[in-house]
Amino acid sequence: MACGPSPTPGGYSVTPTEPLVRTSAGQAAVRPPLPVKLVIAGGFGVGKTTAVGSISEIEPLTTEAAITEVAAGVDDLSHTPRKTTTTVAMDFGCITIDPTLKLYLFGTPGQERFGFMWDDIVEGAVGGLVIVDTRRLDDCYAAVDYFEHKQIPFAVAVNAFDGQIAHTLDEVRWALDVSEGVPLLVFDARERGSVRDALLVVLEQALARSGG
Ligand SMILES: Nc1nc2c(ncn2[C@@H]2O[C@H](COP(=O)(O)OP(=O)(O)O)[C@@H](O)[C@H]2O)c(=O)[nH]1
Ligand SMILES: [Mg+2]
Repeated sequence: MACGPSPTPGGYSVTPTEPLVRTSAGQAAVRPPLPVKLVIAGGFGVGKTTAVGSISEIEPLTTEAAITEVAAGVDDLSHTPRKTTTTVAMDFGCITIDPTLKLYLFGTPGQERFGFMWDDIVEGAVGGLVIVDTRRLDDCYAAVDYFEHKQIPFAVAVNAFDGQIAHTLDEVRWALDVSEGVPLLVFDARERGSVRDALLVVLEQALARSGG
């Protein structure tokens, strides 16, 4: 599927041009941007699908399904009463950061019963963004543990629902028991520029880990 340039409502530029390089024969050739895989993780209803949808320059692929009566009994909807669909497998989107770099975003399903899929989704990812709803910190322990255990660079992004967070960042860091080396930030999953900034923090983290 084509994943072309996007408009720039967030005020930053995602440039449509691709870099020209010289081949050994001296001809100009277009070098495609480096593909980099990032994972968007976190519990049910924290804003993963929203974040991928906000930033993706293609219509995001998602496997949303209507929440059935059965799932409604299993998944806690008390903080997401307007949520009528849920991601049953994963989200996928992409964003060209600049002519040299294109991010491919894979969102995990939030429900723990889909945990068996994580190893496949995370395969080859350089880093992860764990999205947190401060009203339900418990829901993101699994994602934090997973990235720590697999030693995959990650950042934690608190989604400020309605502009509010229920705990300070220090409290969140303490509650999640993430080390000082793990970036912790507040963002808005509905804002393209905010999602982009959060992804760039993950990239920096991945680069730092690789010694770049
Ligand atoms: N007010 C507010 N609602 C949000 C925000 N992010 C997501 N939502 C809503 O919260 C619900 C859950 O988001 P969703 O992206 O489906 O969560 P997911 O289960 O992590 O994929 C949806 O109804 C979203 O419209 C946000 O930053 N602020
Ligand atoms: Mg979802």
